[in-house]
Amino acid sequence: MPLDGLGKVPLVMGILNVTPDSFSDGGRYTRVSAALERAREMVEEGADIIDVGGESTRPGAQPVPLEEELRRVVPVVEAIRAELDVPISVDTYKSEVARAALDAGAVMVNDISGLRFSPDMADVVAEYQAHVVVMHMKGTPRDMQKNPYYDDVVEEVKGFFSERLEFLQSMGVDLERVLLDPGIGFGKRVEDNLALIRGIPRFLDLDRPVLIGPSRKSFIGDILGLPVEERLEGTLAAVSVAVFLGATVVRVHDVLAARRAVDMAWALKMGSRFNVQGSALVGRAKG
Ligand code: HH2
Repeated sequence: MPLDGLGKVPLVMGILNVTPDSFSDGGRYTRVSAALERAREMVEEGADIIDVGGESTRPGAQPVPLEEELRRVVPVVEAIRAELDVPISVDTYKSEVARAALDAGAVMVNDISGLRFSPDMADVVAEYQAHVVVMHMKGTPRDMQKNPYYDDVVEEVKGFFSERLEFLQSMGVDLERVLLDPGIGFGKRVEDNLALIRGIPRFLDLDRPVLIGPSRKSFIGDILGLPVEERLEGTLAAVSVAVFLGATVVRVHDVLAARRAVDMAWALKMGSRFNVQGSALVGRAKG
């Protein structure tokens, strides 16, 4: 399943957390049938990629044992692959889970550790010629929000990306398949998250597509004074600005709304109602 348009038009990655404890959708899609139904819905709403995750990485979250993560993720990837014509990403830092998901039909590995936590993750990505998201995180989910500090967060994250790109190249990963994600909320203060979104043009110097995942996160809650179930508009503002500044993948829970917002932001950025491949963006989303 190719990822058409990667880096050329804005793609919407729909979040499918098959966990009991994710910070906003935990417990809703733990049954395969419920997860598949949610994937169907997101495809209908205009998702270009479905990101399946079996471990919550919210601040303070405890790691999930390998066997449990496999049990959660693999049947869902298989079920989506069997029914839907959509590229599947697996949100994991465990190489065994990545391998099993790729065997089951996923085409992308979304690794919040930037391929640091599993020594052989880069080998797996290279072997399967998978797309891979390299995300920046300070520390681990358990300790990342304990007094994070940066002198210049954009420079630090950019330096991390450069080092990772060199490492991946040395491991035989095709850099054309790598996406960069500054990791909104992963060891970041509110002002760091704002700086990272504003800094998207600087990450584009590295010549790789940029993915941004602000969906319903606490920096939106802090700024607007709103609980997790009331962060849609803040999320839409963040993804719209991110796309206007050059991000080409947004990872969201609310696919329909984000689809409309980013397609509009893209039209404003390009000054045209047509995408670079010449097909109309307007009207692609349902409704
Ligand atoms: N955020 C979360 C999880 N995975 N992957 C990427 N590439 N970028 C992100 O910003 C990102 C991510 C956390 O959000 P969510 O999946 O909604 O929650 P939880 O970790 O509690 O399952």
